[in-house]
Amino acid sequence: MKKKMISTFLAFSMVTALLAGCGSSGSATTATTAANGASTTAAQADTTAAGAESTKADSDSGKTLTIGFSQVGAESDWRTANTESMKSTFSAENGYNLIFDDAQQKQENQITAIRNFIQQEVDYIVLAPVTETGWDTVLQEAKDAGIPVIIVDRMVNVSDDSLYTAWVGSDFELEGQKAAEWLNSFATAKGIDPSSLNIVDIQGTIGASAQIGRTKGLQDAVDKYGWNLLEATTGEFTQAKGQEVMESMLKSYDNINVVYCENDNEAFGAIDALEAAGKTVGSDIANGQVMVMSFDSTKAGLTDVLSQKITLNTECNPLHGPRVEDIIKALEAGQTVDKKKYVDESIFAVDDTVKSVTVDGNSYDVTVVTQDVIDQRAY
Ligand code: GYE
Repeated sequence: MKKKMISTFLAFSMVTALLAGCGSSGSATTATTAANGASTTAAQADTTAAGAESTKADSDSGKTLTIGFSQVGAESDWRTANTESMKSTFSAENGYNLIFDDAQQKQENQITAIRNFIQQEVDYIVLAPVTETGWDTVLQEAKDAGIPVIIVDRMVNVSDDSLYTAWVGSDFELEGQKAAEWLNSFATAKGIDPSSLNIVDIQGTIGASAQIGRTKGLQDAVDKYGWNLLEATTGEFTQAKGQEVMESMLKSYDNINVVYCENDNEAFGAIDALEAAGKTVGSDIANGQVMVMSFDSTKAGLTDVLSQKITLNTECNPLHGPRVEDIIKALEAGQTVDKKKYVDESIFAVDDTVKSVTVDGNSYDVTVVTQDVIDQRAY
C-alpha cells in the first residue's frame, strides 16, 4: 500500500514536471505523449541548433523533418513490427525527428496526440487510425495549420478527402475475400457440405478498417455459400481477448468447426482456449478438428501454420515505414502522390489442397509454409 502511494506520488511528480517542461496541459495521457516526445523534442532542438548537415534527410531535402506519428497501440505482433518499421525509417540517423505516440487503442488519445503535433508545428503528421470515423474535426485543425497528414494502415472515413494528403495500407476486404474463397475451395476439395461449416468470427477492433473488411469478406461468403455463422464478437486484436471470447463461444456452442480470427494474436488466444477445452486444432474438420484461420502472417503466426495449429494465414504487411517515407520524399520534391496505395499480399496455408484462389477475376497463389518461409520473414 505504502509502496503504491509512493509510486503514485512519483508518477504524479513526473507528470507535473513534464507538463511544466512542455508548457502544455491535459490528462495523464497527454503527459505520456509528452514523455514519449520529450526526448525527441529535445533532440529536435539540438539538431536544429547544430544544423545536422550530415544527415540523410538533410542532404536530400535541405532540412531535418519532424514527423509526428500517432500509433494505435501495441496490441499485436503486427503492430510491434509496424512501429519498428516506422521508428527505424524515421530515425535520427536517417535525419528525422520522430515524435512517436502510442494511443493505447483509444481514439481520444490519438486526437490529443494530433493536437500536440499541431502545437509543436511538426512538418508531417502520420496517423494510423484506430477506427475509421470521428476524424473530421481534428484533421480539419491539421489542415488549417497547414500540416500534411498521411494516413497509414487503416483508413479514415471523412466527409472531405482533402483532410488528408495520402493513404497507404492493405485492402482488408480483399484479405477477407481471399480467406473465404480459400475456405470454400478447401471444403469443396474435402467433400465437406457447406451447411456443415459452423463458423465463429473473432473480430478485430470494431470500426477499424481491418475489422470491417475482414468481417465483410467472411459475411459475404456466408451468404453466398450457405455456411453457418454462429457468432461474430470482437477480440480487439489481442491475445487475451481472443482467448476470453473463444472460451465464452465454446460455452455457447458445441459444434464450432471453424474459428475465423481477424489477426494472429487473437488466434494464439483462441488456440489456447480450444486446447484447454480439450479440442484438437487442425484442418481435419470431418474428424472433429477445429480449424483456425488467421490474418497477418507474422513469424509467430506462420510458425503456428507449420505446426498445423493455424490452417490458413492471410498476409497483412506491416512494413509501412519506407512507404510513408517515399510519400514524404515525393511531397518534399513537389511531386504529386497517389491518394490511396494498396500493398500486395500473399496467402499462407498448411498444405497445397488449394493452390490458388480467385477474387474478382484475379488469381492469388497460396504458399505452403515451410521453415524456409518462416526464416525469410522479417517480423
Ligand atoms: O491485422 C492487427 C493489428 O490494422 C492491419 O491491426 C492492422 C491490424 C492487424 O492489431 O494485428
